[in-house]
Amino acid sequence: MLKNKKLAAWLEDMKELCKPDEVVICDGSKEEYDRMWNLLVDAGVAKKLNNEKRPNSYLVRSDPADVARVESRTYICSDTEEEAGPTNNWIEPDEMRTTLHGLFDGCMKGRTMYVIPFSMGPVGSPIAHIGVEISDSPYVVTNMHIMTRVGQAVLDELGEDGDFVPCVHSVGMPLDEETVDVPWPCNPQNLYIAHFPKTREIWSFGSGYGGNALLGKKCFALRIASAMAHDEGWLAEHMLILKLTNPEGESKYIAGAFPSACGKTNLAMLIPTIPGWTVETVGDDICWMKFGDDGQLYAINPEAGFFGVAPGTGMDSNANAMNTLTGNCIFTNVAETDDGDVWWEGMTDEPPSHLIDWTGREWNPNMDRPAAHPNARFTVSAAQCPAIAEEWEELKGVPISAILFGGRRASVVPLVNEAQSWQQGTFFGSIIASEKTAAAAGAIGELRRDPMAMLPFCGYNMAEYWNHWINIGQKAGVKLPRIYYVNWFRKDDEGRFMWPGFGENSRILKWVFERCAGTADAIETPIGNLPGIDGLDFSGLDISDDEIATLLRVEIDGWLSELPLIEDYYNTFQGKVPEELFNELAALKQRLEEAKQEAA
Ligand code: O2Y
Ligand code: MN
Repeated sequence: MLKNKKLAAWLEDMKELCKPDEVVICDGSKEEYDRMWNLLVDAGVAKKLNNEKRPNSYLVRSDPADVARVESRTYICSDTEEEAGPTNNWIEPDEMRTTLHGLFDGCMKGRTMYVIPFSMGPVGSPIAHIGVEISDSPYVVTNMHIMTRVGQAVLDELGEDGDFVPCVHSVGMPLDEETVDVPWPCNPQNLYIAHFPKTREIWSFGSGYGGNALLGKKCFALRIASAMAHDEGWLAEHMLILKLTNPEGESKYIAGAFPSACGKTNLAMLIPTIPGWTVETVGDDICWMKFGDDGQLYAINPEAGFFGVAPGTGMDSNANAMNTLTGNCIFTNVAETDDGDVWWEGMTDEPPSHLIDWTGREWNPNMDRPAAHPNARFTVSAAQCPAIAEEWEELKGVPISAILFGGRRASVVPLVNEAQSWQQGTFFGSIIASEKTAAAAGAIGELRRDPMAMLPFCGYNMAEYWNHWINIGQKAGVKLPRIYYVNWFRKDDEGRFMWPGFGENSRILKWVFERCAGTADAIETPIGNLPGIDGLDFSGLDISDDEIATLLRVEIDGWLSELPLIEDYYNTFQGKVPEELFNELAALKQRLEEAKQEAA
């Protein structure tokens, strides 16, 4: 039945190691999906929601000790620690293999091993890649059905000799006569999410949750894929992809990297406030880009669904997401309403008067704990999104015109700043940061750097990853996207956000579009190309000229105080940061000092 030789041999090894009671090759069918839910409902971990309110949808409550990705237990097992770099946890590969072998030996006793062949990206796309996850969690099977393309078409695409990324997952709780199963088995004391970039393998033990267990997502599509992309000359990025169309009906595709919790899903599904413009969604989290024959970068969303954070999602913040969630959804760790539906903080202004919270306890609004876990999630097919672009599954991908980099900066970084070259754009990406603490007026708060929003997701040395970006820009005959550094999170002296964000971000997207089309002006400044005071479309927005001037100000002193922090940061990479980035830093310093002298 399994004609792929590598797959057949690997499965024999895995059966011998994990010792499951049964092995099921997943076919991705509706019948299989329903069968998994019957198992999960019978185990007491899932509940079918009221079919009138939320058809074909389920609520799952995880173990309270297994609620999020665990970066401290995530490892990059390259041959040397230097190859993993200072931003990753590293364990020597043989040592990790010995540990994993001990943990996985017999780990599926009393359980079923599900074999999930999946494609990241539309099956048959030249940008897509295939993985096979083995897992002892039916919850993982259901989520993989939605988040990836699962089944026979993937095995057919693999053929006899096709390659795939082996992904080994166990919740880490074998069953024997003495062990009573629990609704959400897990083993947080022995958690390992291990990546072997050289052999392109993923091993995950002890968690059944999200990014720890759905191995196609962060583990494959970012950590392993970034290593593949490095070796093969493409880009695997933590980016949304959106399609922006102007009133004349012309479209451009924009990718954007923002650290987790900066509103990437909201931006991907934005409803513009400026008349005549539309945004459609191609992807909300991950973007793979390869060069086409014409030298342009073409992108696919390797995922087939959204695994979005529920709290904070409402009709005001993201109507398209809410309208995606009308049925066929999985909700994990949200609260349950009295009429068998779901609720989370931010879904409505007023909470219901009574709920069952994410832990299964009675809840009312007088309690000082949230009803939904802050990292509660929805899993839903991207095809259900009312804003999905018709070409979202285009095999050749969509041509990317612009890349946005953004963080949460209360100060210094203007609303939008266009890089004057790919190299300067790479520099912008490398310095993305969010302020951890509030800044005193005119000063910088404590910064958490998250270069290219890839800090937890780069599968090799971050400095070498920057080098890869520089190399991409130096390839002959390429037509590269323009790069923009954006900041929706600037605050005034009273600590209030100065920019309304959400749908109003369309005003920035419009300028980006028109810069790419060659129809908008910019002012060359020491930090990059900025819109002039009249350069952005602020029509109909209640904003003063002073506020606009602050949002678009080149803060010479602020930038000058930030430069030594960037240098210190680069120096944590043990001499591996490409000289092009130090050159960008030095050139920026010189331009700022000259500008300061001129102003004096
Ligand atoms: O906690 C998790 O396992 C989910 S993390 C996540 C999920 C969807 C999209 N992005 C992220 C992220 O952390 O960037
Ligand atoms: Mn993400």
